[in-house]
Amino acid sequence: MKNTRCNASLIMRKKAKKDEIPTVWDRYEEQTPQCSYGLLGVCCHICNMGPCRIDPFGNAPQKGVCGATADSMVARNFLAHIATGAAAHSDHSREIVLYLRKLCENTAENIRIADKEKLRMIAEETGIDQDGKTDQAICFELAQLFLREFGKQLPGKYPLISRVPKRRLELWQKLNVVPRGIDREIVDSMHRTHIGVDNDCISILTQGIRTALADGWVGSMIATEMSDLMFGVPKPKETQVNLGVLQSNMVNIIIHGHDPLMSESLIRMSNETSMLRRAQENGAEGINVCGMCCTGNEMLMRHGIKLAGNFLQQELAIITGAVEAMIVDIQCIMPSLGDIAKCYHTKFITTSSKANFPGAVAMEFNDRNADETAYNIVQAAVDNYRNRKMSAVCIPKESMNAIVGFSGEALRDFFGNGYEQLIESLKTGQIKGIAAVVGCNNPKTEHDSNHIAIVRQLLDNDILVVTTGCGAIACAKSGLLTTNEGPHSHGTLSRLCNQLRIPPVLHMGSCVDNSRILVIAAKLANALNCDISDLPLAATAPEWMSQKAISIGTYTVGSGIFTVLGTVPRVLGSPSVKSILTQDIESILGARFAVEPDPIQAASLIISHIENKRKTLFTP
Ligand code: SF4
Ligand code: MSK
Repeated sequence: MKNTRCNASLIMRKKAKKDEIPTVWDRYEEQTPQCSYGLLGVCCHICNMGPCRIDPFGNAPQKGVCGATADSMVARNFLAHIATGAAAHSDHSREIVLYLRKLCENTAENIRIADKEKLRMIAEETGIDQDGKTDQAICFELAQLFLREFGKQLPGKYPLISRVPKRRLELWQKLNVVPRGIDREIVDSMHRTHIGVDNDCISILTQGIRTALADGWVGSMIATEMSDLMFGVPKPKETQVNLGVLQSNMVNIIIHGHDPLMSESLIRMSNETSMLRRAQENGAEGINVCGMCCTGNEMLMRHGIKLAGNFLQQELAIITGAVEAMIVDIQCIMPSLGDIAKCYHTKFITTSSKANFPGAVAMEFNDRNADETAYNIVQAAVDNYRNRKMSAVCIPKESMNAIVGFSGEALRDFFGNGYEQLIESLKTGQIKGIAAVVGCNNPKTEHDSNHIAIVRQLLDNDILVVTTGCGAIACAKSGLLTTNEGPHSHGTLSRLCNQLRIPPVLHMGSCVDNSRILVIAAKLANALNCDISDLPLAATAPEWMSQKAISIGTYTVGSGIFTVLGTVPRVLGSPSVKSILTQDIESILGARFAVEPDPIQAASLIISHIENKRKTLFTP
């Protein structure tokens, strides 16, 4: 039964059993043993002569009907994952920029520029002439500039390219992986994965790197910057995380997915006096808006809105019987929510025209109807409180305090404008290095366990941890995002964190906000006059599952950061692709992937990598 280290989740798994509701863990078990051709990446179904498969033991068949080898199939499948992940991030980004443009055209309702300083700073960085122009006019030009990035056809400078350290950029130019337009790279990748186009695994993987770089340094980075500009740059704040944030006497609304646009309106509408009055008339004491997954991370970082859980907890939240509405936007939403919601009184409401689910009520959110839709959604949730069966309610008590909101800008308040104190601490060894522990949950591993085991090992070795996505939520639930002296208080890292009053694990946001980590890495490299690959940095996604995670991992390696994957990517069916990604690529990009399911071993890989980088960088 266990499969989770999170007690709240275990309690709800038991309730699910009692209520006879299958969850992700049950379905995973039904799927096992999973297809070994699929696990190795040696199946291909892209054309209708297939599906084809390659025998991993060297027996026939060794080629698909068209003649494709295991190398082609594995590389092509990997590239398709990168392209899908990059498309998800970048389409999210596009929606935000389009929304911003509408804001400037004054057609969007009730949105404002939350951070004018950031607007001016990005305008300067991107070369927009600000003289005599209103914020709105500058914002419009910025939106136009960023929108052009999606459809740009030829390689060249993109607006935020000056953030890339000189040596890294020169390397990308030499390797011809400087991204062109975001859409162009994704379409190029999809074209190459059509039958009979690119069948050379090196060429396919090179395009994968270029596409992933377009995600990290362009699409995701624009999404982060524009969300900050519209809704505010995150600053440290205290909040609570885990299923125990749901309230037995309040209307509980969960906002789940990745898009901050809708959640901002929903928060505002749930605070309307008329809505609070309506909730009381329905017998509730108030309205409790909570987040889930990365929409949750966005609201947590900017507003301190409580967060009910990470990817594997979305079904469990409904199973508490205490959720009046599960509102979803895009990405990482389990299609099972429709069936589960029917077993309770929960309204399952989808708000994106591109994310439709059986059993969901569609209430589309767009720039023309933002507040009206948000109002209707909150009202539907409030009125649904009357339908709650109190006898079916079981809310676990677990919720943990967490300090969140460490944007790059917030870090300047602690480490100095140029991160001087961070650099000094790295040089003296007070902090040995920095590791990004990010990414999803996956029922293939015990829920949250690998995240926590790796983080604890890294802290014990005085490695500062930055975290995003569902990994950040795992850390929050385990009390790692607090300033309390804990088991790691003996180390030099801990002493520094106590002195600065920051947690040793810094929550930096949602999946797209991994771009914040790139920016920090670039700033450190520039300050130390080296490439990112020379820094004592590493990344790991201990429980990853999504295509976005493949794209993130690839742009992280492409940026020069050693990256350890905790669940096995589907590349092992091609010894060539495996060796390119885990060995050969290091001599080209200065970084490589490693695959290590054991979290203690994974932490060891990171620790020795960081030690080696320290020796080279800091030994006179
Ligand atoms: Fe089979 Fe080739 Fe078609 Fe893939 S592209 S399904 S390997 S025939
Ligand atoms: S939500 S991509 S499960 S981190 Fe960003 Fe979590 Fe992974 Fe989705």
